Amino acid sequence: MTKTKLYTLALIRSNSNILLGMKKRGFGVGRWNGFGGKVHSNETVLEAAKRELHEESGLMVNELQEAGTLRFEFIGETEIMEVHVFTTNKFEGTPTESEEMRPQWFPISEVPFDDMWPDDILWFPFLLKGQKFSGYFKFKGHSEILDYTLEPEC
Ligand code: 6U4
Ligand code: NA
Ligand code: NA
Repeated sequence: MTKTKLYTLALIRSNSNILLGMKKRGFGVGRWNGFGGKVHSNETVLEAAKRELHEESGLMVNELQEAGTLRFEFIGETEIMEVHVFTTNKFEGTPTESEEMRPQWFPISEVPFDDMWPDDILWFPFLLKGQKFSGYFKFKGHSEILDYTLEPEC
C-alpha cells in the first residue's frame, strides 16, 4: 500500500528576482530550494505553507497563490510525497537565515538549477509564466528522474 504525505513549497518573487534557500539539513540538504515542509494534522495546506515559510525564511505573507502540485515517488519507498507549490510577490519582512535554510535572492535569469532538485528546471517555466501545473516524478535515489509527466492545469 502506498501512502501519500502532504508537503508545501513556497517560491517568493520580487521584481525579477526569486528567493531560494540553501537547505542546511535533512531532505534536499545542499540544494537551493523553495521554503516548505510537512503539513501537520491540525492545519490546512495553506496554513502549513505560511507557517513553514515564516519558520524557514522569516517572511510573512497574507496570501499565497496556488502554483501547482508535484507528486514524487522514490524507487524502493512506499510513501508518495505530494508537494503543493505556492507563490506570491507580496510579503513582509526581510529574509533571515534559519536553522534549516540560508535564503538568497537570485535573478530569474540566473536560477541555479545545477544545484537544485533535478525536477525544478522542468516546472519552473510554468511557475514563472503563471501557468498552473501538475507533475509526477519517479526518482531513483535523489538525483535521477526515471519517468515523469508534467502538464498545465486550469
Ligand atoms: P523537518 O526537518 O522535519 O522540520 P520539514 O521542514 O517539515 O522538515 P522537509 O524540509 O523535509 O520538511 O520538506 C521537504 C521540502 O522539500 C518541502 O518543502 C518539499 C520540498 N521538496 C521535496 N522534494 C522536492 C523536489 N523534488 N523538488 C523541489 N522541492 C522538493 O523543488
Ligand atoms: Na522544510
Ligand atoms: Na521546516
